[in-house]
Amino acid sequence: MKKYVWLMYSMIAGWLFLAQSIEAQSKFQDVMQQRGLSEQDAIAALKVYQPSGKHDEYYVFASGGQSGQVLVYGVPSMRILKYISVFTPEPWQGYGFDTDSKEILREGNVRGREINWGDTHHPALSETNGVYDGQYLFINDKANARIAVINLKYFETSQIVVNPLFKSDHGGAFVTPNTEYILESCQYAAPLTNDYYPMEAYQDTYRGGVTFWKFDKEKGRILPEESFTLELPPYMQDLTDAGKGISDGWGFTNSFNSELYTGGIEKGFPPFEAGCSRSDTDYLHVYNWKKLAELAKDAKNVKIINNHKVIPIDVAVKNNALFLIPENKSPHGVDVNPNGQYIIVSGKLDTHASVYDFKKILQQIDNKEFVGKDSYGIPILDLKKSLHGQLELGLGHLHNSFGKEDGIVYSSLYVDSQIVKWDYKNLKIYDRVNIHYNVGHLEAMEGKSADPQGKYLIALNKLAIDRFLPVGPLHPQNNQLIDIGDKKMELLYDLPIPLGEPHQAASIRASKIHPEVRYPMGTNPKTNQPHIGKTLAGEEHIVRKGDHMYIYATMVRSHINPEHITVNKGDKVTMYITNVERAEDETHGFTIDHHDIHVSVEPGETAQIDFVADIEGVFPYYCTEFCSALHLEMMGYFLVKDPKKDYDWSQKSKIKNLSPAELQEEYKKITANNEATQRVVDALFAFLKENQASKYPTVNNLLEDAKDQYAKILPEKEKATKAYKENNFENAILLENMAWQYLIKTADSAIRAKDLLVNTLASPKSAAAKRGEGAFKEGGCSGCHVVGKVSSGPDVTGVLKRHKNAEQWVAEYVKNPESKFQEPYMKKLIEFFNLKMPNQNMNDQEITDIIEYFKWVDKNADFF
Ligand code: CUK
Ligand code: CUA
Repeated sequence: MKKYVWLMYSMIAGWLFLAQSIEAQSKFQDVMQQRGLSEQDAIAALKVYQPSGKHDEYYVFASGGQSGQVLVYGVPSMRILKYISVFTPEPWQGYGFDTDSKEILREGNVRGREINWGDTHHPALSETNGVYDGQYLFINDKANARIAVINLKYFETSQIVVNPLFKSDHGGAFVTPNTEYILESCQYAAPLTNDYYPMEAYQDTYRGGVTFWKFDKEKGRILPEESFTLELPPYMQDLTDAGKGISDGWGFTNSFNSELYTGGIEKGFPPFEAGCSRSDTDYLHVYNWKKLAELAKDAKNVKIINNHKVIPIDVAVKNNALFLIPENKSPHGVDVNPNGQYIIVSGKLDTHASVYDFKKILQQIDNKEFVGKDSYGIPILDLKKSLHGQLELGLGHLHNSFGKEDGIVYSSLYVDSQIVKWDYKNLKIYDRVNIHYNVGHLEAMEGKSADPQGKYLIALNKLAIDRFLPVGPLHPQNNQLIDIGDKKMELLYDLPIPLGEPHQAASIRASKIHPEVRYPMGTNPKTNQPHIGKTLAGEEHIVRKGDHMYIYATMVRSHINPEHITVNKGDKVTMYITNVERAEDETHGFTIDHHDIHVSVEPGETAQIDFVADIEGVFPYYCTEFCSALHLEMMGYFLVKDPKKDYDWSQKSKIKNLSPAELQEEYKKITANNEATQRVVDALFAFLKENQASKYPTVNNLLEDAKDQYAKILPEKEKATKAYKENNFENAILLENMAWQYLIKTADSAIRAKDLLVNTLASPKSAAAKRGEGAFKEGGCSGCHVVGKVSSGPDVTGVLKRHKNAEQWVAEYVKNPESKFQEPYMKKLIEFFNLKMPNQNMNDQEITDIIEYFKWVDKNADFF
């Protein structure tokens, strides 16, 4: 039924379209033809296109794979917004180049070794009651068994922890429903200590496990001293998920080497791939993390390895906190459904998806009903008794993501290159869509939370083969957007990822993310605390302590203070740079040539760089962001002299001096110019005041910034006047010039404030339009017509564009609706809405006013 109405509506809409603008439609078709687009292509384009300035509905955080970064893009537009640097240096953001970010990167040193990359796989958003709260993002590094914390207030990495036991991880990061713990499970088993044991000692000394990293939401930090690990057999733990709802307190980790196979292809043994998939089943590990957390508090339950608490297998078993359930051979993803009752394990090498029922699992545990024990003494539950059911999905089932409707899940089929939509409660397949090609993870919006949103789905494909312009043998990856808002899934868009393999993505409604646009003045963004080098305008200075030079510098459009820094060769240099801007998006970059230095200093941020001035010479430094019209002038000189040398030079060239008369002439020119600029600035301030700019925070920030700049003008002018009186025309000109620069900066911010304000405010209604609005509402029109929406009558937006001689037509129609009912267009409308507009007995004045109101509506259509 709904579909029928929509069909009718789109027919009418199409018809209206035709009626109002045959020209526009032929243009539309021209473009389709010229670009070789089918109707389906055009519809897909309309579904993803965001006009300039419109924001997306969802954020997607995709892992950056081997780039060691996190990728942020918007849905549905698929526009890339940011690469967050995590495990890898990133020069634009200064990450790994300034002192504070280096400190974070170096927290990730493994056994003293600097690691400068990561293999990021699974991003996870922080949760409150199982629902995304938009505060933090966590991600693992499979290659080095590390977890990073990203603060979504600033989209900055704030912490890296190294797993003290595992040599690699895979089942991370996964969070418990209130982000009490971040789970990280091992992948390739190895001795938990850092010692050598031969491969023959695999069963006895190699181990896997799950680490529970305690997270402090207030501080935004992982607390390693309150974290612990559950020791597990060397079964090659794979992916993990935490229980929620009725399974809250439990964790689930699948695995793929119940055979305990150790390979040895070079010795003539079958390779790992053969040995690890010989048995029919592997093990799903089921553990009670709440109980384990209690156990870990008592020293008698743990052994300490590498300064870290480990709960041995036998302690967990004795305390009924660890169990195994068989799962079909070599499975992959494990996902707990939104209410926590069902656990879906993906088949990978088996065509079936297995749906476990937590209630059935718990019942066996409570009744101590086990089918046996593994060789490490862990009780094994019966597979059949634990299953809700199995369903054949297809080849290479890897991952799952839940839909909005109860029971709906979407699964990826790597080998079949498909996404399947199915019902895990009733075990029924609803739909399939082919994707290009070989999909790994998939992400329906908020599909791993307790509150999935459906609507869109991302397929994170491994291969892109022929999808994009060829760029050599190394291809980008392909993230594909799929519309899942309807019964049939529909492929909409391809996003090439030119960065690494984004295994998994986490998505969240944009309305839940509230990033800051600037830092409190003098902040160290890596700690979120005031920086020890915080420097305000006017406080800039250089101090020497022995052979250590400390430079307290500021950056503001368009100068760096100080502009000359002279040090001795061999001096240690610490430079603190504060961006004293308050305006949004006024970032400055800083580099000293030839020194491998680059920092990005956001408004309010203090950045620190440390280096040794070990080469003699003259090194320009400059701002690397085009921050204003005078950006190129934003520079200075770093001079390194050898104290043991004499530098000999004599002044030979002389600048030609102007005569006093010429100077006075130039002074007059520049003051006249300044007066003209001043008038522009006055007009801008007047406009902003009149329209109450200070009421709108973003506009007000720009206004405040303009005022800051403006306040600097008068002192310069006073100095200029004084210099002029003293006949120092040269200085008077320079000072007026400085005043002009401040005027320009003031104007720059004020113009931006004005543009924003104009965009923020709809144009005010005329008196007639106001009366018209009243008549429209009181006269009963609003009973059927809603501005900006089709309700029980058509949207009135655009009514004046739909008809020939529209004003007259509308006037006649309101006055006497009957007179128009026979027009073919009206017949269609009446048929569609199944309603005829009644005569509301408006008088002529009211009708004129309503038309004025409609004009206002059309003019401000964008605001509705
Ligand atoms: S894994 Cu990559 S496709 Cu690391 Cu989650 Cu499955
Ligand atoms: Cu600051 Cu360019």
